[in-house]
Amino acid sequence: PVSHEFHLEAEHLQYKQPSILQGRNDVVTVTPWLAPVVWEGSFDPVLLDGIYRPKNISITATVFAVGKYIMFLKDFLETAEQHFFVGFNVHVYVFTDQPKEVPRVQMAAGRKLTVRSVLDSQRWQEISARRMELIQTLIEERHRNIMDYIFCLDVDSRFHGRWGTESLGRLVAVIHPGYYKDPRSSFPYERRPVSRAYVAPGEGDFYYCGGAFGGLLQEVHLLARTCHRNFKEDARNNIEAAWQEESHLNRYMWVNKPSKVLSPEYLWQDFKPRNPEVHIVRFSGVVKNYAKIRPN
Ligand code: UD2
Repeated sequence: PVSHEFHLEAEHLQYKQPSILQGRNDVVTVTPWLAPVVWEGSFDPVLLDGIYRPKNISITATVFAVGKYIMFLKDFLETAEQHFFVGFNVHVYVFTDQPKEVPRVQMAAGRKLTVRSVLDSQRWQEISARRMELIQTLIEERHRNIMDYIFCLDVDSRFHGRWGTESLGRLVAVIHPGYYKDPRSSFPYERRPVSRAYVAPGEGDFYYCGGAFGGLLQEVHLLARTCHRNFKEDARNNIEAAWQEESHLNRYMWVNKPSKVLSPEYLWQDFKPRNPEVHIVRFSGVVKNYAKIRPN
């Protein structure tokens, strides 16, 4: 049985005294709807791991490596082994059209990998967008333990620093590194009112990235089902949102506020110099040559 009670792993766990006066003062660490925004220095990893360890949680991660994107998988898996929920139960699902090419990566005890076959597609937009449907199906097939979490991640990326229990929440979104200083009117949301991903110029909170999101299985199931349904509805009307499922995700996160927001530390881009407020890059998108790796 899973306990929802707050109790620490060891009664005498040593950690720094919390302060309500001092903390990060160069960034905002809570949204106006009172969801934490996770930045380095805003949490205590020892304390958080101590809270979550007795709960015996498991974390599912999904990653898609279709067509030439298989080349990114090795680095993704190897760096995940070093930084992603180290010491916890982790189950990585790799969706690929080339199961035989999945690299063998040594995994620590409690961690496993499952390969699922998917078809390739002529259009990269379809590969990216179809992920929502496959995530929905995956969650439906699995036993839905209320304390289980899932993160859905882009494969053309690698981990550089801790990504752990501080990121857990009911519904978790990551701030896109490219737009967090911009006014919302210039976010690349879908702007055509006929689309189910539409966000009006005066609306929206942050611009979140499609390359990383997560939360409790049942919450992410609802998100994936809704985004997939809206994507299909758009397709019936001959519309494809500006940034495919990322646009639908942004609409969803505006309507259903995330309970935790991860700062751009959780998805930086390698081509961008690190901004001073970003003390650590935990996960980042690698530089890629779109013309060479996409089907067209
Ligand atoms: C952004 C988002 C991405 C998605 C996309 C819009 C970030 C960092 N990235 O990146 O998540 O929302 O916009 O569609 O927020 N894939 C394959 N094979 C392909 C093409 C794609 O496996 O031929 C998979 C792969 O897991 C990849 C993901 O789809 O990581 C997203 O595709 P992308 O990285 O080409 O999208 P990009 O860079 O435009």
